[in-house]
Amino acid sequence: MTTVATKPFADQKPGTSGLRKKVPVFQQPHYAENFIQSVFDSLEGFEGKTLVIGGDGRYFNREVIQTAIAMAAANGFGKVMVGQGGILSTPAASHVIRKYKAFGGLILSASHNPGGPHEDFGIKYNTGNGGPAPEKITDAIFEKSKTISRFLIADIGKVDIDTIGKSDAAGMTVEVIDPVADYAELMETLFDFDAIRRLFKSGFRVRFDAMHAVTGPYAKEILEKRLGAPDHTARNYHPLPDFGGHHPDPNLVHAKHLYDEMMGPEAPDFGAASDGDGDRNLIIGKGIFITPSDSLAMLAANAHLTPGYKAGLKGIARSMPTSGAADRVAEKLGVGMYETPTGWKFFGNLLDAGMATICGEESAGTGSDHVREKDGLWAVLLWLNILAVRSESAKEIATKHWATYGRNYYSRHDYEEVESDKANALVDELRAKLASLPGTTVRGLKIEKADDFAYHDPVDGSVSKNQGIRILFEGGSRAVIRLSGTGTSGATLRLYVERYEPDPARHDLDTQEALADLLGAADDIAGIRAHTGRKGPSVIT
Ligand code: VG1
Ligand code: CO
Repeated sequence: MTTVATKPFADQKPGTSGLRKKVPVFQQPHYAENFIQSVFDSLEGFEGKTLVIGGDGRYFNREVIQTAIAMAAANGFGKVMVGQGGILSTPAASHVIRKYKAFGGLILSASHNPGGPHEDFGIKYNTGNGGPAPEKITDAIFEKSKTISRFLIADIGKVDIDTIGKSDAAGMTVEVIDPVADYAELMETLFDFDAIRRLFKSGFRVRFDAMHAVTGPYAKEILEKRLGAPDHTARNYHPLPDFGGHHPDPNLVHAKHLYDEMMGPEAPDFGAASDGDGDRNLIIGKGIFITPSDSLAMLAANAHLTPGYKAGLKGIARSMPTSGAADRVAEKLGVGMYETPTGWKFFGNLLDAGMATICGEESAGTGSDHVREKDGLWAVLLWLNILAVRSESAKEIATKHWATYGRNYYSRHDYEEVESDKANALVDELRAKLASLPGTTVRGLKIEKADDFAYHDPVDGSVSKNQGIRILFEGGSRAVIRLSGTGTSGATLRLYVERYEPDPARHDLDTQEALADLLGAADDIAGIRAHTGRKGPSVIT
């Protein structure tokens, strides 16, 4: 057991989902150690308890896992549970924490960000409910990181994390577990595997793209082995430290090959993809892209058709920038609807309190109270179960959904790696004029309300301010602007726009065309092009 003297780093403030930095930043001596020690120093009562450790297999994962094990031993944990090879998808880690009643867990991932020696790495702490630490804890971690003067580490040499089984490390038990087994078992309790098996047997074809990230082994085991989908249903299923040089973000830009395939003449019946750490999902039916906001609404409307949700939903929650499509479902079901800030950590209290069953974010995140993270493969299985029960295509389900509820045209425009000063200036200027906007008209659209979203947590009463600027237009259209909290260089400006269309005759418009006036109005109001010097967004989803 060694106590090592250290000096604080000033930049260890966790963002939307943990601490994310470039690998070389994490490779500075003591950088990862300082953060991990700051996490432990923010917690109380873990003596002798269990810590779950796993990651998405990205570059630097194995090194930090060794460090985390040695530090857990020195800090007094009784046991660590580590995914074999250091692998645990984020939802699987959440489940393992819950199932084995661990004190908490460290998830090593920068999620949808690219990986490799010069790309991104991240560390996130999850609490005993399986969910990302709430702001109270992430704020405490940051405070500790600013004054840290020592960290504790045990001299245990290199721990074997590749062989399943238990070993001892300086009095602490290290248990290496199968990363897939517990998760796959959980999925079997939620969904009708027989029905999905029959669907595959009938010739229904799925393409699942794991993007060389963590879901590969999960998809192989669940879709192909347990559900009998043909070999090659899962593609790019080998997790690679650099994700094959790609950006493991399942959207229409980085998974364009999947989109093209699903729109082409040889399209299989259903396409899906997940991200670096397995918590996101992209859903593309044959000939139709389902926006994540719509997917949330459609899953919520149909979840009762599956065993895990047959008792109905207690409520639905969505992040503020996510479209209001799910609100209409909640209204029809007569259940609560909650609007939270961006980031899964804000759903934890609602799920724990039994106020919400299904949650979602426009950024391709959907999940339920089965774990406390969003869950990519879960969303795919829920879709498959619904498709099996309804015997309809994803396109038919979407079309009927819109006919019943109306369609929320929705798009997000990202301006990536903008200089931070310019992005901050834009936001400051916009904030300063919010009060003057209501009542004015831009491009024929009358502004009804404009504010900076603040969330009042109905469970613990905590307040989170400045969570995104909303401009609400007459008739229910809106534009939202916020800065990303997951990037590692410069600032990413996100513009989210939404327009509700009740008329079924106008449900097959091109999304960007349907939103053109709103996009123009948002630019007029916020001066996005002028501030950033960009002609247009880098990513449109
Ligand atoms: C983004 C998304 C947010 C998501 C977060 C983490 O955050 O907008 O909805 O919860 O990423 O997802 P931001 O602050 O960059 O907008 V993941 O899959 O990267 O854990
Ligand atoms: Co992710």
